[in-house]
Amino acid sequence: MFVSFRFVLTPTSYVLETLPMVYQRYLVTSALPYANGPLHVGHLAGAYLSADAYVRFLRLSGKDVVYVCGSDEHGAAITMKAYREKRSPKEIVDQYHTGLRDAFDGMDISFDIYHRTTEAVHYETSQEFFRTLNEKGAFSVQESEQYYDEEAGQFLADRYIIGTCPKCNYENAYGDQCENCGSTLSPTDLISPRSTLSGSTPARRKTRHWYLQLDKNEEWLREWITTGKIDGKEYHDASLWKKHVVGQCKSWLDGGLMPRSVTRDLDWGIPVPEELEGSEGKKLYVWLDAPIGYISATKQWAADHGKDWETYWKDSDSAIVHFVGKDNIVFHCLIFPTILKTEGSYNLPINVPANQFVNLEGNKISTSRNWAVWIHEYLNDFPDRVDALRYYCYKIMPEQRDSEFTWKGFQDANNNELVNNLGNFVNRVMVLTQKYYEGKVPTFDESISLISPHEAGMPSWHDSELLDLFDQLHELRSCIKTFDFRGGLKVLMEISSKGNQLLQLNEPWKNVKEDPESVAVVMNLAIQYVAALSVAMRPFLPSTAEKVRSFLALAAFTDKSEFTDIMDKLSEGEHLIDPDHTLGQAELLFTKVEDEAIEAQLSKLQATIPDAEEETPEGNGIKHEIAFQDFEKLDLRTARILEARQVPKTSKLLELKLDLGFEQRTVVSGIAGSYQADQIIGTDVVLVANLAPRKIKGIESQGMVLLAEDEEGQLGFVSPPEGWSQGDIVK
Ligand code: B3M
Ligand code: ZN
Repeated sequence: MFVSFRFVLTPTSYVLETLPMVYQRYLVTSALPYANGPLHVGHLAGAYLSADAYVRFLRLSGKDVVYVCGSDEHGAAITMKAYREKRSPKEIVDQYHTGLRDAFDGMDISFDIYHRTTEAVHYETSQEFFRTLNEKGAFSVQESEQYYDEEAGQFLADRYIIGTCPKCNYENAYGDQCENCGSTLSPTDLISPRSTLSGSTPARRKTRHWYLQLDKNEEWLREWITTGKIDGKEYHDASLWKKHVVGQCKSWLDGGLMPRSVTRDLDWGIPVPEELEGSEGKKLYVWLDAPIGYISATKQWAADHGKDWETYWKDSDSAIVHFVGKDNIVFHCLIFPTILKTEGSYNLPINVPANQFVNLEGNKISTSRNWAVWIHEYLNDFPDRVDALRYYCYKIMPEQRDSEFTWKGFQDANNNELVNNLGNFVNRVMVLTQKYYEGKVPTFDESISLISPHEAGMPSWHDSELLDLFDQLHELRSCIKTFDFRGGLKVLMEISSKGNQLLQLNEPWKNVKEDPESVAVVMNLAIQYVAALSVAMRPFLPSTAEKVRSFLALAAFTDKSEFTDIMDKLSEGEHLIDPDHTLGQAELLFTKVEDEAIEAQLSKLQATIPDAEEETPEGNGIKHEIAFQDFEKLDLRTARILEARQVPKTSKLLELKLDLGFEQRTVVSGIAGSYQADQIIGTDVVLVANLAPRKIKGIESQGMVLLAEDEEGQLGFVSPPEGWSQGDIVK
């Protein structure tokens, strides 16, 4: 007797859920990556794979979608690199633009155009925007003091200045943003500012700039962000906005929006329209021009395809969605909408589903420290595993909070889920169909039920299973509509698991002889599942979806309406593949990732960690840069030496008893070459108090005393100021 895993029929109807309004077309963007470095896995799992699944799904649902992106080629991120490498900014952007475009292409990110902001159409569009905003009184012109690097002979824009963050004391905060606590800053907020170009302390010089009057837009921005309405009129469904996005915007709004300068004294950037008084030497602030890059990219795409770009940005039944990382929320939710609304003819985004960050093997991804999984390297090391990386990135996608990429996690996801679940199911269905039916989809007796005698008027077991499949696909659709790609991937794999269960519970390979009728029902249903999966996986695993389509000998994807088509068929009780359809040849969809491959990646990462003694590239003896978070892990305390004695049978070691006020510590220190034990009683020192204890010559040393070493190797205590009490924090 066959067993089924469904016990309750759930009659269902396919109600096409809609947003508050039905959108005829979508203009989707992903943040324009700075053309100053290669693409890494953090980028992918942030603003790109999320958008790609979204646009692929919309296309499969019959929607008119344009997905635009391109290289962000202005700004300090580029000019600083050019300065450091003694190259021109143009050389830098030309090198990395191509690399970025190829990496996205290699990962099947399905942009309709990948543009760049040094194109003429972008200069024209940005300058036109600036003129219009200026005419509409969006700016105030203010004279201010700006930092000027007298050595480098130029004014210093935000990222050219680093200094101590006034909010969290992070010593390498940028002039516009502290990466440590996320605060938005102005250069003059920084404590002990220094130029990133020459390292010198910058001078202050008077200069005039145009300021976007964000303060005058605060009221409508607050209503729009929190309710989706402006003056009571609904612009978007606020319930679909992520909490962390709204939260970050509200904290900005609660802090009070200030006018924000949108021009800079720079050599590299889009010139302020020359007819404007005072425009000499002034360029557009990169965060003014970059989002306009979405518009210029759309213009270029429309020109290339004979389309009208304005319908996507201006028609009331068009929707704009910006996919970004959390560090770009404010620019896309407050600044760019202000520019669009002030210009007056553009729609505002219906959502900015920002992702948080992905960390790598326990540390933040860092370009400067080469702590990253570079996409071009991945594609080189794993040329046939594009979908494996896509899959894992969706699985760990930082939709609501930061997440972690580990190579072991990548291997497990591939081996346990893609190989053992999805790949195994598709392969078994293809092999068994070939074996029992010569590759033809079996006909079957609809009256056969695997649960209980078929009741007249009720859907057959086979049909009820297809309705269940319909429900799951509907759930997958809801996940994608709400930017829950992790959830969508989970539903996809649940469908595959159910397919495996169907085979496991009914064991067609055992029963085909004595009960061929029931096996035919099971196998036909399993083939319907594979057909559904080939469409459902398309947004996430596009090349695997193509393979499965060819296994099934179905028409290649048009990416026009395949999802809507299968949902319509299932809701009408129709099959996705008809009996007697002859399937194609199959192969294994996925292969296991072996331990050696993972170990190779981990040792490549480890190799980027400088040896403690290794000098920095500059060769000045200073060790590699560490992140502020690494420094924060140290707990340094003042302490007083109460006792000191030579460690027996050693020449350099003294055993010290230290008083921290709230406790005493024993510390073994290699200072006997520089100090006599009886000379140092009562000396105040600085202790690394949270260093893991370790046994030295049988004595447990509970921390380390800070010492300075001179050229001759003489050691000297680093001491706190006179009269300092014991146990005080040193930072
Ligand atoms: N170029 C990327 C970043 O901030 C920045 C995005 C621009 S989107 C218009 O990392
Ligand atoms: Zn800070």
